[in-house]
Amino acid sequence: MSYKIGLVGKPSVGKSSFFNAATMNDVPEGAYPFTTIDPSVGEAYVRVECAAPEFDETCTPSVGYCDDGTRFVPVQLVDVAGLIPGAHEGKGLGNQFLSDLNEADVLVHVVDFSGETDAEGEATEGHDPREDIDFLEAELEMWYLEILEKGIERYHSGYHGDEGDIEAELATQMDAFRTNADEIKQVVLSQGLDLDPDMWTDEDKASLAREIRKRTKPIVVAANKMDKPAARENYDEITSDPEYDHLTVVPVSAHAEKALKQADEAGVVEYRPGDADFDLVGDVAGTRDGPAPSGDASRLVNVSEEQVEGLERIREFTAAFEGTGVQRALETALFDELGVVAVFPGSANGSASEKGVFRDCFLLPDGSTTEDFAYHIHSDIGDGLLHGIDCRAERQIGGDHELSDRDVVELITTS
Ligand SMILES: Nc1nc2c(ncn2[C@@H]2O[C@H](COP(=O)(O)OP(=O)(O)OP(=O)(O)O)[C@@H](O)[C@H]2O)c(=O)[nH]1
Ligand SMILES: [Mg+2]
Repeated sequence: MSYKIGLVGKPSVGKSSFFNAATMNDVPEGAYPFTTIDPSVGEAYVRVECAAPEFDETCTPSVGYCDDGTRFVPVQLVDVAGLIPGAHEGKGLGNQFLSDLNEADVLVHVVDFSGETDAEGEATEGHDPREDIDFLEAELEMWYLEILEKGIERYHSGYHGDEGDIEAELATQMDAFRTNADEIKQVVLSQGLDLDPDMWTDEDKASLAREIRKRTKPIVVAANKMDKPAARENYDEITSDPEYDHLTVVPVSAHAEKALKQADEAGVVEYRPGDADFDLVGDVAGTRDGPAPSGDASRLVNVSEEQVEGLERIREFTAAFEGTGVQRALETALFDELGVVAVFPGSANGSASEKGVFRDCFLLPDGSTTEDFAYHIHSDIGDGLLHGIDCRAERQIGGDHELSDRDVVELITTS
């Protein structure tokens, strides 16, 4: 039941490269459109500052891992086929693509900020990434609009005997988007509309579709290929364009992330994903030649001058943009756009011996309460919940208390 983040965008923008960099998978990447046809799902991680050190505890994560005080909590990442204009009418891999997307809680829109691929993913120069940003939003909205219109049709057909509430009908039709009648009603009213589809103009319907899309499929833009100079120019221009103020744009180099992870695995550098810097630990050619110093059992990996140069270029990038952006894009999507909170089950009396302390770090939806947390762990715990204890403040919290990010909570139950 982990969160699912979907990578979307036109062909050749680097979705698979981002996916491989984040998950260390090896799905095909290619400088030609539709390299990917079938979606891949892999395990990526979001970082959460571990709470164990604050309680003088050590942690043994049940899932993911902890690296020097930073928890890497698993999420699912989905790499799908490229989307081209007209997908909602079935163009390209249109409909299949859209249903793959339905599974995702939030989207990372990978955009080629270098402008070196056209709308269909073919090589070009000087393509404006703004077109890509606009087209994805438009395409998703048209898809939503079609479904909304089907809901209105059903409502009119009186299929369910007497005409029910329009919000209930639309919620049924849009069930796959994980929305509900309450939310639909809120959206309708927030647009200043009546709960009567006969009063809605085409424009009203479009704005409803847009609003429901925003709520059910929030998007973060990953400005990819930022290692290219043309991408940086576009990035500066677009992030200072007031028309795009509504977007969160994270500068990314999927290539840099992958190179650093590979170098880390090879023992050339020490790199913790998401960090703005890394250490060169391999043996730079010539400098430490000969047998390893006595007492040092580990043999250093040889690193060529060329590799060092490449790594130093990456270092310039990660210093300028505070990392490669891959981790940041995922975390912005989950924590900022979806408002997910990370919660640690704790023990108020701090008994280090108690098994299970700081094993888990749960990701819960925005607005979750102590009771939601209890039910998330197990229905029996939810049913038997008396109250919670905020382990940091050492005070009791009620079942309806709204939890904050990185709360450490002990659940007190009847059993
Ligand atoms: N310079 C640079 N090139 C990149 C980066 N990420 C991806 N690329 C290149 O962009 C091209 C397309 O990459 P893919 O990952 O296959 O793109 P995709 O979006 O999955 O493409 P489809 O599966 O066809 O939709 C490849 O030649 C990659 O090497 C990056 O961060 N920097
Ligand atoms: Mg691909």
